[in-house]
Amino acid sequence: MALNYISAAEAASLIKHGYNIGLSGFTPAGTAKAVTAELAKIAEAEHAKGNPFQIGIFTGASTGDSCDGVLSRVKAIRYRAPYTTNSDFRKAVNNGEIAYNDIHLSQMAQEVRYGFMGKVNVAIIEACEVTPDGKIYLTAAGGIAPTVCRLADQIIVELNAAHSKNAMGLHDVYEPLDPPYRREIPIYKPSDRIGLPYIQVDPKKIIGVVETNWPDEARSFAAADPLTDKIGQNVADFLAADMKRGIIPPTFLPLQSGVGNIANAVLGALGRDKTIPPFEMYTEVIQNSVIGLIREGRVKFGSACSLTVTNDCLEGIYQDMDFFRDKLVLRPSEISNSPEVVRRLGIISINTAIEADIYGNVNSTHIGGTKMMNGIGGSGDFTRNAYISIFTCPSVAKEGKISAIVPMVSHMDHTEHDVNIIITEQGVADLRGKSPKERAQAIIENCVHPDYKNILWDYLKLTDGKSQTPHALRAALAMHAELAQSGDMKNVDWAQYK
Ligand code: 0RQ
Repeated sequence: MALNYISAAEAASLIKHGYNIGLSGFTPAGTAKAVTAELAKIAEAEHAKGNPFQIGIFTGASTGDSCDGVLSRVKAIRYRAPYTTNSDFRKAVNNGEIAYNDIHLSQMAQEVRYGFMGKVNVAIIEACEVTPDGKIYLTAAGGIAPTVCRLADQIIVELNAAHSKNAMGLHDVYEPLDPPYRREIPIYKPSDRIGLPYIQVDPKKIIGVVETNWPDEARSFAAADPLTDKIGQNVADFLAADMKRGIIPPTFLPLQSGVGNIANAVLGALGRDKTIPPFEMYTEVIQNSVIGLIREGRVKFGSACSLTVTNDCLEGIYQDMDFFRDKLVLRPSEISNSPEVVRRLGIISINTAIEADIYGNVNSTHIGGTKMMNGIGGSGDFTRNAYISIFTCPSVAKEGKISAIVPMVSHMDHTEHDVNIIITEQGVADLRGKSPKERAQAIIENCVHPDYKNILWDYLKLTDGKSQTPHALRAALAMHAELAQSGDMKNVDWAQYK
């Protein structure tokens, strides 16, 4: 069957008000771009005529401006899941304009399959190659593409020349069966391949192929600074010490690391620490630092959902595909982030906290308890199931007016039961094997900024000091309340709570 080549505008015109679209991609990597950009123009024109035009978006993780940005600016998104990083989208969510469902990334594909979010009308999939018999070769990410391709009534392929056809073969496409028929996911080491290098679809469902040449909307990384370097060094030193005392086996264990500058710096520090042997990654995103470490032989293999790298880095990978082919694999997010596989492989997880409390509960998603930042991403998939779960963050934010360590988190994503280690530039709190009261001592002593140490010791004095988890409930969120009132947590006055 011949493929039907159409323009992005023609493809967008096939998407109707009320539809749910399923997108390829994970972080801006591998996300379809041209059709959603055209869709925003249609929505704007319909709104100008007084007609409603809104859609639901199901995807792997964050997208770029050509999706979340343009569509939220023209108020064309009714519903979206999961993780996103776009600032216009964030504003719209916190304005109450969009129903945002922030779920664990490993759960996204299965919740769409289970029917929790409604029907997938159209899948829009970015590809580096598509064949008349329905083989779709993905680009820089796996995401939920296999699932939305299978469930959607219709598929639009964005054939993007900005991704080299050398990407063919990078992917390992595998979709588990649903209960009660699900079997184990047979991955026993990060490099195991268990599926196909393409998504096989019924070619009759491909209603159009849109040819584009649109690079990924990758974010750049800030140059490493002394703060992120110190956090990275603290992580590396901690892991090296744990290996020395035999807690981590001498072969080391596969690492997961989140997105952003801190994560990039942590990987850089681990790579430089030669007491840590060459290691593998079983992770959701591979960032620039990991590609450098693969080239240097410090990282032996990278299994991920996406290549969340800068465009020049991605180009370098495509050009050196002969070198990278047996060192990288991209998987759908329910496999890259599978709790079953994470537990089996014994992953060391490293994610970023917005704030943590003195007992080890972590908030990764909300500012001030109410405003969405980005979302939980894959941090929960890995943290709950890790061999060792680590959270990193600077000890203070906003020029020291906010302490990242507080008496009680204002929103909780990762509970005290799941969090093993907290690391700031100040030091490392090892919470393993400790009671809540012991954890509070370790966290305040090792992680809190000097400006806030006495404030937190004084908070503890307000409690009975004996309960399993001592709190002075009226004062537990007082640092947040103080921030909202005076703009500086340091002004908190415990006297009124005595
Ligand atoms: O504000 O943007 O105005 O400067 O939050 O913080 O320190 O630049 O760090 O970019 O790594 O983001 C947790 C949001 C950290 C991110 C989070 C303010 C701070 C700054 C950003 P500005 P930084 P990062 C991977 C796995 C989700 C969970 C996860 C994230 C801005 O890493 O989304 O790890 N994680 N998922 O000033 C008020 C505080 C604050 C604060 C920081 N306590 N109160 N503002 N900020 N702490 C993702 C995937 O799965 C794909």
